[in-house]
Amino acid sequence: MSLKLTTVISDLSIMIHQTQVGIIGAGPAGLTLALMLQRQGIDCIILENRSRNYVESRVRAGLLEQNTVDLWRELGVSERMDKEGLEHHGVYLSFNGVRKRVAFKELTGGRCITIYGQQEAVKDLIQANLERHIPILFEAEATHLAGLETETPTIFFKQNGEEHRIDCAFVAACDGYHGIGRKHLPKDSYQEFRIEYPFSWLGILANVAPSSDELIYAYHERGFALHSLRSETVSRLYIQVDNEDKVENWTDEQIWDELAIRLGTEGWTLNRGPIFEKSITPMRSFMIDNMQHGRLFLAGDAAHIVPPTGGKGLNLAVADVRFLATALIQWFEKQEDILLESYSQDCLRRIWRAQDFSNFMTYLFHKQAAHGSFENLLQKSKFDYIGLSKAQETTIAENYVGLKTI
Ligand code: RFL
Ligand code: PHB
Repeated sequence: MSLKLTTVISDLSIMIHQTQVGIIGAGPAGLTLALMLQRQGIDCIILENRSRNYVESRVRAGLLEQNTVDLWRELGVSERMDKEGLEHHGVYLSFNGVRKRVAFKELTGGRCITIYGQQEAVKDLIQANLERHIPILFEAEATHLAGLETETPTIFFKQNGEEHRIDCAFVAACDGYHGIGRKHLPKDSYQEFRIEYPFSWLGILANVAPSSDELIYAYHERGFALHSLRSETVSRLYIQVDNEDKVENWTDEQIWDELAIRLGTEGWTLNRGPIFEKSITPMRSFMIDNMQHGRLFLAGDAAHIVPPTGGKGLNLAVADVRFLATALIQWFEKQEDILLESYSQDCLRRIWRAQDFSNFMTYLFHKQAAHGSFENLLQKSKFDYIGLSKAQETTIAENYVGLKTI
């Protein structure tokens, strides 16, 4: 069956919409999927329970892999990213003040990362969707799904206190970790894997020029720190804190002092400036090993979470969507479901790789055991090994910029 064109019918008690793919979530996954489908003439409607302003100002990721940048270029949504994004060809890794640089170009055949704020990318994606006449319904909350094992699944949603439903051919749940999509998978159709780490990140944005031309990931005996950036005038920095900690417990001066100690190395100083955003993020690894059921397909944070130490979450979401769009296009164009059937398995290879790398980076740079303990000295030995072995340095570089195919 192939429902075409977005139509709205009212039967008094419920508004009925029809489309080909109903997408839940206007994050990077949902917005990118819609653009890929629309390019092939496939109709979709995006539901987003937050306001446009909320999703466009939600501060999150900053590190884009080459594959993500390439796809957004291919979709014609990269004009601002190409102007304002910052290409990085290396990264600094530090252990108690000993800093080394891992150069990507030589180790990855010329691949690099781009620093561009997620909220900027989301703004660009929303604008492109609207310009291409893809309906995004904001403040529209998907409440439940029905008929997933039939050819006409339905998404029920609420907007402005009114009940609506979308009749479609496929449901794409791109609705993040707290969404409803995952809850509609039969419990016995997947295994769930989870690590809740005993630490969190306190992240800040500050109006100050970055103190480094490239990112710095640092282990310190007082805990992890990360120096990142958003532009030539805005720095993004993080420190490891306890899970129970609160932003109110930290004055701006204490945060800067801590960052200066943890990131410090001889001859380097940290620029300080006014902090305009502070928040605490818990660290978790989570995934399920099946991302589909009948006509329902999950993508992005809806199916997996990685701790942000590898900068992988958004990039994985975009990688899932590339598989999903290709599989849906095959179905609509050729009525073949080979790629739809292998969707979860196709995504899982990269998800496992990203889970492993994010976990590796998290354990390498966070304080977990007393300084000088056996566990801590093993951690130091892993760090020293990066400087001793080209193979280890290459492993880090190729995972960090993201494998081209997997
Ligand atoms: P999102 O972005 O969470 O979008 C899901 C959307 O679905 C909506 N939604 C619903 N809409 C309608 N009805 C419902 N019932 C709904 N339930 C939910 C939500 O409002 C939301 O708008 O998921 P998506 O698209 O899968 O994208 C995932 C990324 O956002 C996430 O993985 C990254 O932000 C993770 N991340 C990083 N990823 C990177 O690749 N590189 C990084 O450098 C990086 N740094 C980070 C990060 C995440 C962080 N935090 C705050 C978690 C740094 C941090 C601090
Ligand atoms: C960021 O710039 O927010 C960022 C960069 C790298 C990470 C995590 C977050 O690993």
